[in-house]
Amino acid sequence: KEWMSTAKSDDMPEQPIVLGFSQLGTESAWRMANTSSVREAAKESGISLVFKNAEQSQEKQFEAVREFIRMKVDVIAIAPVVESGWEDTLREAKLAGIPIVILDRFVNVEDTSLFVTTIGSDFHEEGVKAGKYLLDKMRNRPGPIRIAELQGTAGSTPSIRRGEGFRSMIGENGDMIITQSAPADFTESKGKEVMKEFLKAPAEKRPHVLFAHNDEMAIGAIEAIEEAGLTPGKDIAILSVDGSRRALQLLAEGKLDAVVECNPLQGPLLMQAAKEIMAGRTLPKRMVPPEDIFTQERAAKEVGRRKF
Ligand code: GYE
Repeated sequence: KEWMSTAKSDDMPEQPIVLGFSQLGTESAWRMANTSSVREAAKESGISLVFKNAEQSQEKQFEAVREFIRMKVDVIAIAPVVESGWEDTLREAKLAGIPIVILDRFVNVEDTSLFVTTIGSDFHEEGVKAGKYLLDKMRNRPGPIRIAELQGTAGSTPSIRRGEGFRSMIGENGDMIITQSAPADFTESKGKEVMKEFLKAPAEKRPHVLFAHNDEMAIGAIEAIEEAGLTPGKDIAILSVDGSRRALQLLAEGKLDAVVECNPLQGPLLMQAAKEIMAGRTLPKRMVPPEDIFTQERAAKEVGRRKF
C-alpha cells in the first residue's frame, strides 16, 4: 500500500498512531474550537498528537511539517493558512512516506497525490447562503444597495470561496453593489480597524449592508459602527459566517442579521481518517460536514447550545 507505515515486529507492543498537526493560528473562536476538537478527539481515540501553532505564518507551517518529518510521525495534518506555495513541503513529506491530511482550508497544488484527503466546509456554499439571505431580505427594497465586505486572510480558501459564492448570488444587474471590500485577517481588531475606514466615506456612499467573512470581524465592525453613532442591524444590516456563541448572542439582540454556520468540530473525522490511513484503507478525496444558516428567530434558542 502506498501509505503503509513501517512494519512493526510481532514482539513489539502496539504503538499508538502519532499525528503531527500544524494548526494555522488562534485568530477566532472558530479556530479555538477546531483546536479543542482535534485535541479531544485525539485523546478519545488513543492517538498521540503533536500540536504546533503557526500563528498565521505559512513559514512556521513549513517548519512544523519539516519537524514532523524529522520526528517520523505516522500522519501529518495541516490546516493551511493560505492556499498557494505548498508543493515543495508536501513533496518532502511524500518522499518521506508520510501521508498528509488537509484540514479546514485547502491547498492549491496541481499534483493531488500530495495529500490523501481534505476535510473541510463548502465555503462557496456558505457565501451562496449569505447572498441568498440578502436577496430575500432586500427583495422589496429598491436598489442600489451598497455592500461592504470584510474579507478574511488574503489568499485563504474560506475568504476566496465565500467571496465567490456571495458574488454569484447577488448578481451583476447593479441593484446590489459591493462598494467596499478589504481583507481584515479574520480578527476582531482588524475588522474594527477596516470598518472604521469604510465608515469614513460620505453618508451617501456609506454601506447599507456588511458581509463579514467571519464572526470576529463582524463583532469588531459592530464596535466601529456603534462608535460612529450608527445602529448595527438597523442602519447597516450585517451578515457573518461561523456561528460562535458571541455572534448568536448579537443575532438574538438584533445587531446581526444572519450568521451562516461553519462547523469547526472536525477532530473526530480527522482521527477516523488517520486510523483508516494507517489501516491501509482508501479514503474519499474530500469530506464535508453538513451546515446551516442561523437567523434572528432561531438565535436565542441556539445561543445556549453552542459549543464555541
Ligand atoms: O471561518 C474563521 C477562521 O478557515 C473556516 O478561519 C476557517 C475560518 C473561520 O479564522 O473564523
